[in-house]
Amino acid sequence: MSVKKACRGALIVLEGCDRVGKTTQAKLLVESLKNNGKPAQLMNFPDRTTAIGKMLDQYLKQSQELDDHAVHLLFSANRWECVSSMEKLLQEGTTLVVDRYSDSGIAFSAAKGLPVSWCAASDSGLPRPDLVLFLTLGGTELSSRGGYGQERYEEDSFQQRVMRNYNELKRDYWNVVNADEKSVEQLHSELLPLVTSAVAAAEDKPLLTLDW
Ligand code: Z5A
Repeated sequence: MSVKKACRGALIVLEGCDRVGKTTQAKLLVESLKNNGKPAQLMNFPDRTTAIGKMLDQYLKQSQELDDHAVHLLFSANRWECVSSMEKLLQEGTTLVVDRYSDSGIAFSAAKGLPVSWCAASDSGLPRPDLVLFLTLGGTELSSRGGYGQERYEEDSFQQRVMRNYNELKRDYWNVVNADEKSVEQLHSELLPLVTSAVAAAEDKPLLTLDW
């Protein structure tokens, strides 16, 4: 008797500028997928719970200074330390909804002046997203969002450089969604069908790796 192999889960990534609503939407997407009978799990980068993540947390809260190259490699290592558990969950059929991933790593470090090719190299070989939902928001609405300005990088000219870098990183598996003047619920109802299609499409496809 042949046993049908479990369909794999999809790797869904939310990207975009600070405070655009990635965390809010990622949580809602996981909830909706589960309600629709699809196993799903939330992940976020930086994962501030690991030893590397704790260093990044200190750095982001501006209580520790680090060389730009070193901090870039720490962000990348923070993804690499999760790869085996990500691959296992995906192969078992769990969809991962990930709040920031490799594109954040490149866009933010390159905004400090590091070469894009250097920034991308340390993430080559990571699992490749099936879908990147890239959320955009106008500057005025962005700076009025709760908590903006408390951490490192939360400054308008830096965020504009990050956005320019993101625009150069766009790939065919990206979907750009304008979040301007949309309520949490409106945005969720726009994102959910995109995610549902990506989950269905990923089921029989191999998991690819990032190849910058
Ligand atoms: N970083 C890096 O340099 N290199 C890397 O490799 C990685 C990251 C992975 C921390 O990331 C920093 O790390 C980040 C990039 C850098 N720096 N910046 N800038 P983080 O993900 O831990 O934290 P964050 O970028 O500051 O994200 P966030 O605070 O999680 O923002 P968000 O997820 O996009 O938004 P939110 O938390 O869902 O919502 C923000 C607020 O807006 C909150 O008050 C909500 O209630 C409100 N909100 C949400 N949606 C709406 C709508 N639709 N309408 C109105 N208000 C809303």
